[in-house]
Amino acid sequence: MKRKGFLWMAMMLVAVGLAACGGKPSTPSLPTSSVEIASPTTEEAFANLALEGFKKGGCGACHVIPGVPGAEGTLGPDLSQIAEVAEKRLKSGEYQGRAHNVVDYLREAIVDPDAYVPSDCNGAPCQKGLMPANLSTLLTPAEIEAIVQYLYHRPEETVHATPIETTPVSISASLLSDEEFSWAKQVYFERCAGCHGTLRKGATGPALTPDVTQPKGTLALATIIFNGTPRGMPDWGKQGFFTPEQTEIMAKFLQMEPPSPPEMSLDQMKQTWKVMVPPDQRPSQPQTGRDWQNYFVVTLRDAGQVAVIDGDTYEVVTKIDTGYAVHISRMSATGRYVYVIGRDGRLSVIDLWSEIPQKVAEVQTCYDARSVEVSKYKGELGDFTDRYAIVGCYWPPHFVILDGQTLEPFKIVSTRGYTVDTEEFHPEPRVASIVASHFKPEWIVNVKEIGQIWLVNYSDPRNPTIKMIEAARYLHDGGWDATKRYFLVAANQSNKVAVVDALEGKLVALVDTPAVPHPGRGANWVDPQFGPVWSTGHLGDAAITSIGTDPLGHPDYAWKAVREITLPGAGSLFIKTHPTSPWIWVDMTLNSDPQLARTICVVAKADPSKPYKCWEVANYGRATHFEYNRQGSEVWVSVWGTADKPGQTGEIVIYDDRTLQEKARIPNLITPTGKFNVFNTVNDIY
Ligand code: DHE
Repeated sequence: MKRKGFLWMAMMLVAVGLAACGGKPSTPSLPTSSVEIASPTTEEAFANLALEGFKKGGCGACHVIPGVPGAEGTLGPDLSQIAEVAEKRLKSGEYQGRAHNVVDYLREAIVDPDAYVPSDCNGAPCQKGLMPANLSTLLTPAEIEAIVQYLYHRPEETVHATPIETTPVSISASLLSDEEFSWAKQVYFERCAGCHGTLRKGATGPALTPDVTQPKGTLALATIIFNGTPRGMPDWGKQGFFTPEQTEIMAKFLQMEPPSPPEMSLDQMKQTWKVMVPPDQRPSQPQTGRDWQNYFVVTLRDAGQVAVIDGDTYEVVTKIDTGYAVHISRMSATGRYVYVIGRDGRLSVIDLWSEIPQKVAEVQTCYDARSVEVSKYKGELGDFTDRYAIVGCYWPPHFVILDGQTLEPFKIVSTRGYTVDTEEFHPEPRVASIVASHFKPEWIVNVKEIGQIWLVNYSDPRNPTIKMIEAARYLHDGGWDATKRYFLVAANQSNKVAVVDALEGKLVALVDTPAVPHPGRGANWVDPQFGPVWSTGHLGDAAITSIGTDPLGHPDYAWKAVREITLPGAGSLFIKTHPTSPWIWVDMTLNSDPQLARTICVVAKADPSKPYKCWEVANYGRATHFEYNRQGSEVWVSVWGTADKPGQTGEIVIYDDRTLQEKARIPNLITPTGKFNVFNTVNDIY
């Protein structure tokens, strides 16, 4: 495609626009420039007008735009070769909009972005509604035409525009009222800090410090917050959590310096500590006739509760108040106690041996937490079963060791330190997953932002020894291989899985994977070609990756990504199987397409080249997280609904694992997410 000079074309366009006003439009259905266009007189001025328009529209937040400082976004298509791409699309018949030539195509993309939504945005489907719909009113006609021309010309042909000033302008707190600021602060903490960090330095989601957010601007930020992205950012506006006004408040808040939250001392923790039933008043054997080892402890996220559900009868045995937006539950080594951690750092311990399971102690160990684990080791070095618990906190960045029976906290260890790669101080290295070793009295503590895996020896827990293993940023969730000797953890923003040998106490591999691995605890199975593997889904890619885990029997495949299975979409959070199952189950919970978000797939272990079957589990909500019953014959899937929509709050769907037929539904649960079967959690079966 041969194109003429930038200014020449721009002048032509203005003329076309003028002609259009005279009743002879070149593209009748698409608005072109109007008489108001004050055409700049030099190429540099015209290019600067385009750059000004890009900045005003926040275009660089989502696109790579050559010659535009900081325009490195990857949510939308790369615009470096957009004219060539548009020409191909127009010729191929793929294009479904109203434009007849490249210039009109580019203009339409700005003034009526949903007229045609391309199928490929950097490897993921482009998303309707993500490109702001109000650019035609926000930008002047002259700016729009300047942008169109800028994109139409190859970057090297564009003029030498003066770079736009990118020094962050100071966004003062006066942009928000006190009430708006407190709302945004609280909501950021509750909904956003998990992925982006309390100090907004980024982790599962990108950094949101003012140097990053201010150049993007309020419009681009608000659009992303409202619509979400195909790579896992929730569509808070579309889901009804934020109104457009609240979205704008949040977008402004993100351009301000993040407020620093308070620390928490042992004394403050102890003030929250309550023992409802002291250990000597608890039963010495199970008081229930039910198979308590087949209980499912189910997170009712927005109710701040867990439900204990009988895995044999599907009856909700009880619901217990716990912390806010409960994250996970883990069982003690004997399975008798369940430890439930809320996002607010509140830890509850439930005794399953009571006739009706009940909370026997609670304590708050931080303001923001995601993980809890117990001491599991029993062997030559002692019997630590049901002795200690450990809570991993997001804020303050520390972990806390507690008495396993009473929850009395007694040791705090800060995780602040230096990053694995650049050895820079990080003020907020949060504790992600924690697992208990089966070989030693040790916890494997994954410190997210500094990319280190800490082996914390709890044989003398007031004076713990810690071995710091270098891995990669940002460590998140993971699980054991089938032998429980190797722990595999996602370093999700490095697109890697780190493998630690818990017996030797060392890193054995950093395995490259597709974008943002998110395994939950992963899935162990035997691949017909590669032998024993551990699999993970991905938030950022429509794929399941399997990593060889058998260095003795299959050394050529060990610690390598040996198989990739393509899924219908990205946004996967959890994957699960059982040693006796013919299937691997996977979700796409955070896909921004509502149908895919409630679709699950199964892959046949006998033919893992592609999914065997995918289906929607409900006509609302998101499908998330799988758990097997004790026998391994059923799979339970959560439908994560909306707490205040009666009939659509959520439910659990139970499938026969052999036939894939639906067996039952447990309806009207408030936003069920994680489900933890006692037997499987104690024995790390996944
Ligand atoms: Fe989770 C596990 C952190 C969002 C449900 N989640 C974990 C673990 C971590 C973590 C570190 C591993 C704990 C362990 O094994 O010790 N989760 C985070 C986040 O930081 C993140 C991305 C954002 C946030 O704000 O919390 C996040 N998680 C979610 C959700 O949105 C989910 C789906 C519902 C919810 O609770 O809000 C969710 N996360 C879960 C579940 C597990 C989990 C069910 C346990 C999986 C398992 O099978 O063990």
